[in-house]
Amino acid sequence: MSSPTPSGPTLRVAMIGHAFMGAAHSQAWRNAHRFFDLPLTPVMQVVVGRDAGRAAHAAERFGWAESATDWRAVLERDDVDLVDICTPGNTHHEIALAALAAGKHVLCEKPLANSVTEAEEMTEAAEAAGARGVFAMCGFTYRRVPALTLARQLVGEGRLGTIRQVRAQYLQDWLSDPDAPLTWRMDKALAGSGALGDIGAHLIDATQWITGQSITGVSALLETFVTSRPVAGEASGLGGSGDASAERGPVDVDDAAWFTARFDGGAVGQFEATRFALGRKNAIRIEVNGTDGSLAFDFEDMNVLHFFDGTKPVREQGFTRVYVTEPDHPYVGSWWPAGHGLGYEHGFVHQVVDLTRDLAAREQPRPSFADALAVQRVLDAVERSAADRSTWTGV
Ligand code: SOE
Repeated sequence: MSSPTPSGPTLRVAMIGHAFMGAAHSQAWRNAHRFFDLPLTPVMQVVVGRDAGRAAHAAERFGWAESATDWRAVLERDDVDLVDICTPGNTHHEIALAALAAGKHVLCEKPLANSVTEAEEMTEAAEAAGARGVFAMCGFTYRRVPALTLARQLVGEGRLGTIRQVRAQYLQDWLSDPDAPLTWRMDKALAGSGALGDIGAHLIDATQWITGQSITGVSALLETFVTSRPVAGEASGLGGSGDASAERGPVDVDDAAWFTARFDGGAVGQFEATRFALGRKNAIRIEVNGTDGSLAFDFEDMNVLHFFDGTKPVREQGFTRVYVTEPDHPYVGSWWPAGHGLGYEHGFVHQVVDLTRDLAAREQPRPSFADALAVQRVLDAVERSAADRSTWTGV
């Protein structure tokens, strides 16, 4: 049974790509207006995929009115207001520029692009389009996990004092099997980089956003633990299991990245992004230490923010385990009664909520392409630093 046609103003969406991110975005387009009061009701017009059969299945399964295989033709439709780009990074630049030129708002998955040059061109086009009331946003959804939104609020209120240190890890383990098959995320031509751009980008955006400070310099190390993988195999989830005896192809991206960073507000940070932390599934761990307090978060316990108030009398000090499930907390009031918690998918719903409200108000949604370009510049600096062995001191 299709949803009743909305009576009020709508935001008619075309989504390009329908894999993991397509599924998460679809869930958000389908549900945001059912839990939040929105000035525009999203309408899921068309999902685009390279294979007609699979795109049609995605439309039926995820709730899109139609499916198509030609994204360029979809951009020309008068019944599409926004293009949601959920494809690998090598396609973001072409699709976003074409969509903005066609007068469509754009939501583009992270990282914005596969190079600084592409990201600069996308940002320039987005800023020109913004002047015409056509807006673009990049999908760093972890900003919209209530606990991290609360973290930014507490830092902004000065509850941590001056920020001294940032400690950020993104630990996954889906590539720990050396025979997990070669997929697009391990092909530099498609993905741009490996763990660095795929999950390290989230850490860069989230820590800059929480602290309100920008990274100005890095010192880095990249590692590829498994340099070739089966070119065929059952890719289930993100990794899957390949055939150890099958033909193998080269892995030309990083499996893990480490870097230290300086921020323009004086803070110093350390970062790690890896797909080989056996036992860690989606462990985004962020700790911020200030002169008056600290915050700590782990996505694997995502409804909790640990807060240490250093201004309390010493005998009362300790990390408070704030259970971020109350109506007073960001976004939570529109969901379940106290204590029932939220999941990974809710960050995507909150992204749709904020994007839709900003578009209705004709305001620039955040993170903008310029915000995403700042992340791209850090990714590029990390790769340049890691390539410069002269900075490595032997023991
Ligand atoms: C794979 O590492 C991935 O799907 C990322 O691409 C997403 O951005 C992240 O939200 C979950 O993990």
